[in-house]
Amino acid sequence: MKNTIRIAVQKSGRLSDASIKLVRECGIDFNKGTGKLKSEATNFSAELLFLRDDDIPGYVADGVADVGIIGENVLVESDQAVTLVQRLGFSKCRLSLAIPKNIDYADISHFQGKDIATSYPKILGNYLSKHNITATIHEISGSVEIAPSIGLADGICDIVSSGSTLLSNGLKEVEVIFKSEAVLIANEQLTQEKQQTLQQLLFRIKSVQAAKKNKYILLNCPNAAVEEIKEILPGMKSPTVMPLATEGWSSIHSVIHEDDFWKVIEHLQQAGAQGILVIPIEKMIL
Ligand code: PRT
Ligand code: ZN
Repeated sequence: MKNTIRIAVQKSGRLSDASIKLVRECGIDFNKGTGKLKSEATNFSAELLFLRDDDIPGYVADGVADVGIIGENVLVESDQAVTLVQRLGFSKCRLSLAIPKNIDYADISHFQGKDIATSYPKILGNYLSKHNITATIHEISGSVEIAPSIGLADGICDIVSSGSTLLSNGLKEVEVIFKSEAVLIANEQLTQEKQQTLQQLLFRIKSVQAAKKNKYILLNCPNAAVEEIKEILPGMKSPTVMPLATEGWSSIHSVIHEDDFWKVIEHLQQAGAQGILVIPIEKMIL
């Protein structure tokens, strides 16, 4: 079908579970048998391709896949001409410079003339030249963190998440050079039919993301507190206020953003809210 989009996701690794979960949360069903490279969605114009993450930007640029989900670090390092359609908010990590923990560090000039091991030579090279640092970059594809201890490099530039890998290799993080999260990318020349399917997918992704960031809240309060509580809880349009069977009391329903959550709850209690219930939202149509 002309409007079927091929969605490339990582076959197995840190991105695969969350990528597949997102596609499923968008209501797109498919069978992912182990070892399968391809799977057709049963209820959406899409086909899933299961690939190594490093190959995804190239496949999307070439049009083998129409869209893909990858880490922004891989996208930027690949330097492929694709469109970044949407940030997805999972697999957050950073690309950092690290050195042995017993070495003093003042600032980036520390790396002048040094040897740095990394799997991200392009991102690192750009960062160093932006800061007028000349260093020798050793490109290695794995176990970058052992490079200083085997004498291969003075420092490393690698992905950090919790920091425990650096710690257990006697390294300390000294500069964050890039912040990454999973992103949805697309081919730059999608046909109009495929573009429409991508927009449908994007609409669903945004609804899933909005739902995750918001909670449905219900509470009871004396009628005298309704005005103050309406101010605290703006809701999507405005809160729903309904009378309770008990005289002089109301029930208020609204939606709150997770970032404001605890602050809002405290204000609500101070304003006289009781029996507060907070419920996850499955989808939120904006
Ligand atoms: O086989 P394939 O090529 O598809 O996968 P891969 O092994 O190249 O990638 P994978 O699955 O390890 O990671 C995929 C993506 O997940 C990366 O490109 C990042 O965008 C993102 N991500 C998030 C991470 C991490 N967190 C992470 N912690 N990628 C790698 N790490 C590694 C890092 O390289 C280091 O070895 O974990 C270690 C550090 O973790 P902490 O928690 O000890 O700091
Ligand atoms: Zn990879």
